[in-house]
Amino acid sequence: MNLASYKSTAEFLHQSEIKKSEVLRITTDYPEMTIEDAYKVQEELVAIKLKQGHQIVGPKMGLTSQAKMRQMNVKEPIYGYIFDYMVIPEGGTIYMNDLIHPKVEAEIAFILGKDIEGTAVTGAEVLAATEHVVPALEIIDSRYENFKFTLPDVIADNASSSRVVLGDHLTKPELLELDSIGVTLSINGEIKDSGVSASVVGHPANSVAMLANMLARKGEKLQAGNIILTGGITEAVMLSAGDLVSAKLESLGEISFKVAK
Ligand code: OOG
Ligand code: MG
Repeated sequence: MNLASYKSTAEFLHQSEIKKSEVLRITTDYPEMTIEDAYKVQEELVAIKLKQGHQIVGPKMGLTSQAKMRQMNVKEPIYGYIFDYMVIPEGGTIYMNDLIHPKVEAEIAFILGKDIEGTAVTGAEVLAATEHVVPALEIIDSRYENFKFTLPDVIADNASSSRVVLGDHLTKPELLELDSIGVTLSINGEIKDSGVSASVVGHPANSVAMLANMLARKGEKLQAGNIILTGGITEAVMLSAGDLVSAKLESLGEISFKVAK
């Protein structure tokens, strides 16, 4: 792939999100697309959103737990970016008409108090730079047909980022054993999946460390104020209009949102 194809592919994925209509996987036309190519497409997609006036809330990690890797048949963590227009207040509503085929997953988000930079960042360094942790429900909405993709496809598509509900109850990370948080994800009062936070690369702080190390390769760092999703602890569950979605994260609290037409 070359710069022109990075740009045209980013525009194609951007239009899919705007038009809310699923598209063929990029690897159908570009079977040779590498992970490096895919991140170049993602960079162009991020540039389109920034040019439109949207602001980055923070980078996010994806495919960090066995539950997610197994479900999506993909074997490596990836990153993408969350923008301000994606954030829904706790208890708020998402609209099926705005989206393609959304799914929800329960996560822990880190709010940084300090920048994190380097190629060998550790989980301990991440915890020292973290101001607060909050529960999060991420709504992912792959732009691809039937929510099916290869690793380069999903990277190009900004890691399926679509919406996120962040809890408003902030907790200091030092008050918790952040690798032993039990999590349940429920829809209309019925538990759909459960898990424990250690399933995110051993400890969710390790996920942020991996992110810092991946970003360092392209000369970027994590910034104070970034809100960082560490990756789904539970499997992602399909949403339908009328759903009331809630997650309970031990010691961190409960969050919810509604799904309307
Ligand atoms: C890719 C996004 C993965 C996570 O938390 O694992 C992700 C996908 O599954 O569509 O956000
Ligand atoms: Mg996620």
